[in-house]
Amino acid sequence: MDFMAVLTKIVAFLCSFLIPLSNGLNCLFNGDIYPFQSNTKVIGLETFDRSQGVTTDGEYWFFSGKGSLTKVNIETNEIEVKNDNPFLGFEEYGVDHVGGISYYNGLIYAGLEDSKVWNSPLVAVYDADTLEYAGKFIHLDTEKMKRGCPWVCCDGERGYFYVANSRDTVEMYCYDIDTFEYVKTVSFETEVAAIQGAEMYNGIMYAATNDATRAVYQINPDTGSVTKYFDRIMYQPLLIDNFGGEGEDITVLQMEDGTLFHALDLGALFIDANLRHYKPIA
Ligand SMILES: [Ca+2]
Repeated sequence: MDFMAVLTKIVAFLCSFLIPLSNGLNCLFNGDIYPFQSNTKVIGLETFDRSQGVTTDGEYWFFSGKGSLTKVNIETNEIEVKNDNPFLGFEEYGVDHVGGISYYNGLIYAGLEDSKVWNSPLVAVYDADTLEYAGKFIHLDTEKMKRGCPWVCCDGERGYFYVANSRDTVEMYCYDIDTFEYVKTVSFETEVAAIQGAEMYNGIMYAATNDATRAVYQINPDTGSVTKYFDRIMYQPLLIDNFGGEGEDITVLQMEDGTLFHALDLGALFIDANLRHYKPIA
């Protein structure tokens, strides 16, 4: 039995005790939220690989962890492809963190950063078939992106992708989706705290945050108008940052059960990742 197999068994054993506690805590924090219809949950080591981003091409969920990309069949929930070193070829930039991801035209756009150094905010693209680096990236302007690149959102309709800072976010930066040239800055009407990822639907950006209620916001990329769409939890963090889990990225796909928005979060004890499936607000 190899090391990973042993480790997996140990973690599974520990999780068998911790999961009831985690589920209980998660329920406590869920409170009076906008109800999700169902939840695709993983526990233990798989949590690491679903701790940052999510996107879809319609057939697969793509997840990012801090150091991985994973492609999961939506029908079977089987992992079909995994890239355990998305930083290969980027050594000179010291990047060690994958953030939110977004699918466009056969490619996964990923935000990369050199955590806590903040010299190298990158957007790199990966082949959606193989999850290998697809040979195109941009080193974003550190005057704009001051703390890495926490997420990226593709807007195929307008031909742009968007990025923004994770703190004091009052604007986002718009780049050509094919040439990666800077196009413009979109100023928000109000600040949006702690955006973790976003995806487009019908010309509107749906941005998932790690704010006090892990809310999802609608942002109009033409006007910068911001509207809260729904809360994911009702707990207000007071003393401990991220106590009660962490809100992560979002993606959009119309499912047969009527759900449309699929938002990722980490559970209260950080031993489970939840992809919760939401219907649009009627
Ligand atoms: Ca996303």
